[in-house]
Amino acid sequence: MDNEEMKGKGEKSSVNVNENSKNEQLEQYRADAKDQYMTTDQGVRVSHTEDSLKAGSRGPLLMEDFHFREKMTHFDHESIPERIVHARGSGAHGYFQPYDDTLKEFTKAKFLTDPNTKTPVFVRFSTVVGSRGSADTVRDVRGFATKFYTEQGNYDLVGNNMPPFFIQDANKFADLVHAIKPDPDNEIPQASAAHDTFWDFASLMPESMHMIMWVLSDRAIPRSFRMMDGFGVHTFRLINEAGKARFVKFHWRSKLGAHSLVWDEAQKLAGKDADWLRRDLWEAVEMGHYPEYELSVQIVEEEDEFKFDFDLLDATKLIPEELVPLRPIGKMVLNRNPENFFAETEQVAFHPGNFVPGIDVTNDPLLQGRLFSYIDTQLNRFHSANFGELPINSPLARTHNNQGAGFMRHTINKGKVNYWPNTLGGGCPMMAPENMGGYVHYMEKVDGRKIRARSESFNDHYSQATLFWNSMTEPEKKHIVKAAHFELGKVMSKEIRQRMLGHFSKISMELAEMVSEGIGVEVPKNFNQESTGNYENNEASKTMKKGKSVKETQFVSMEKNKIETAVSRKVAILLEDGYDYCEVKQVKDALEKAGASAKIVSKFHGMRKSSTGEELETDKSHITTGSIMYDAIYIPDGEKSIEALLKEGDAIHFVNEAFKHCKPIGTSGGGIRLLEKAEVLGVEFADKTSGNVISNKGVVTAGSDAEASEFTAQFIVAISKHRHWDREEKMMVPA
Ligand code: HDE
Repeated sequence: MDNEEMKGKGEKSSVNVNENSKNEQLEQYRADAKDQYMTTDQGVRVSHTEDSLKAGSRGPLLMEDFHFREKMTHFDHESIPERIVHARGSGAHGYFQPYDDTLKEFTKAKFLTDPNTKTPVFVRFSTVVGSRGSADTVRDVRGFATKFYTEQGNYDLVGNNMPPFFIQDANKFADLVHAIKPDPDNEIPQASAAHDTFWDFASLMPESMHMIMWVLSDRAIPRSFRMMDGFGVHTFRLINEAGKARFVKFHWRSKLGAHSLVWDEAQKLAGKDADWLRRDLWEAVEMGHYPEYELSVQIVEEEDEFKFDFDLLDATKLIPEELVPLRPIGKMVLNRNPENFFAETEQVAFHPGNFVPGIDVTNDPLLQGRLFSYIDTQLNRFHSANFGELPINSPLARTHNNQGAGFMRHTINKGKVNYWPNTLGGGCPMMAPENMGGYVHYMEKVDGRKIRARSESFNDHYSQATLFWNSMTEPEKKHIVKAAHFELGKVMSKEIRQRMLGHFSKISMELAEMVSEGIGVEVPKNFNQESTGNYENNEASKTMKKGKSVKETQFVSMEKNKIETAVSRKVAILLEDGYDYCEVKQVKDALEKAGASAKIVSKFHGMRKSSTGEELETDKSHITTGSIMYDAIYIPDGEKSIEALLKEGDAIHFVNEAFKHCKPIGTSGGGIRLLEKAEVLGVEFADKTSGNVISNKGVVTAGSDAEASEFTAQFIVAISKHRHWDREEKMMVPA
């Protein structure tokens, strides 16, 4: 499928033949009617929309004003219930393409195995807790939901940016969400876990500890949706042509690497630009910096099901990559923004049970529960079973069935026959045998007693939390502790705080003690908080106790897996009149060549004159931006410009804040004076008048006689590393 064809997706359904011909007719009418005129929904041209029809210009409104009635009625109904979770989201269109056909051995899903097919996709990223208008940068899990419009029908991979989940059984989901959402009496706090009810619940739910570690980590404050990994979370099944099944976990890896904000920055952004992540995604796609993600799988043979020390069906666990390495299978590129937020991003309806032949479920009790919830919630959102007909939800594969009628039915099913079997309709629509692409559910043997219980093999709640903690770098550990200080610091009940410390002590005494320091309670001795789940001992659990495990993994730390690139990084150039034009030009060109964007920030908007008379236009004034909106800053030399910056509180704050947020900073000559004034401490600078360039802890300084090319080369390296945590020791935020 080429780009042109894909553009059709999201406009009008390309599924229904009737609809297509109707669309063509419509296009024709519009062309004939010179579609620039405003019309009513009935197609009647409107002559005046500023005033409603009245009995005299000072008289009452008249009911016969059909334009007013229709306009107002439509407006009154322009919203649908927001998603009960994941209400705030941002979407983009694109495609997925496998690298080769090697996955054929494991699955008959064509879109995963045919390297010549680009399958159109729509991805929606989201926060979980906040409502539709809440801030993007809050500490939260991010949803990463992908709809693949495959030739065999729609497949939805509805995942998150963290591999485990909070709970093991779907029956706890309503409790989890009630606990984390704002309190029911006063609807406070918005989009935040930092309140008593969430930590009360978590502290009574030992199974949530692994996920709690991820949520306290920097993964919960991503720098960008483009710099975020995704995980299918559950173990699914792949089925090949021969009907053989294997267990599978899905992973998305961002090609830009996973990067985070710092907490102080995230909080400030929530005020200064609540749309930060949405804007970032939108702008990147508009500028042609198409986000790319690699899809990988971890495959486990059925006979190896019990070979690990955790249960593959337990969604609070990941499979360490040391035990089952990732197998990269293809690439997703997001290359087109939605044209209408409501019609596409808001109305898209994902369902983790939308499978195509070659992919199937497992008995993960969380996944099984999701299979019910999504369709149920869509019915609440759309008030109709016909939401699948909306352009964003309709498959590219042709639909053909006897489902008709209901609210907002679009497709006009023709004829008298809407039942099966039939002879009057020629037996249509016919059943598709498996070899014609008919979906056949995997014939797993199931037998058991009806019991409200979980397998004992789900009853280890700390090992992987410890694994996560042990696998972090020192800066990442410190961030987790700071996050816990914030989250638990907001908890009023000391009892809850202490219970959490008890759990932390079971994860790591080091962690518990560090958290204890900031929240005013002691680590409890001999802590034991049993899970409230009903765990039943069985054969599987006995085998798994002796299964494979690891004590540390290389693959969960963002720092250890950092991808270094300057592509799409945002650099602020701080200057005022009198800057060195030649230097700015060289640095700006080099940054842009490396794929970064460079924007000029000055006190006021307007043209800024260099020391040699050239002019550059300011992109942002200090009042409309801040260092938190950039990944790096550069201050060019130029005596008058530096003198002005030294007198500007905003400029000094800009540098100081970027320094404390561990961002790369570059300057030359007199610019070093600004660093000194902004208290850029504990860093080695180049001599202001020398020919040297020094890069130390992400601060790159050049003497006035240094080669611009050497400066830019080192500055770009510093930008590629993203954050320089080695400064944090002394300079820890807040700025
Ligand atoms: Fe969801 N989840 N979820 N979830 N979920 C929804 O569906 C639910 C879970 C995820 O951008 C809802 O259409 C239950 C895990 C994403 O539109 C709802 C359980 C994972 C999105 C729902 C879970 C997710 C949702 C709300 C436990 C990661 C946003 C609106 C059994 C694998 C999709 C909607 C979008 C949305 C239920 C757990 C991811 C209520 C009952 C685990 C990314 O149906």
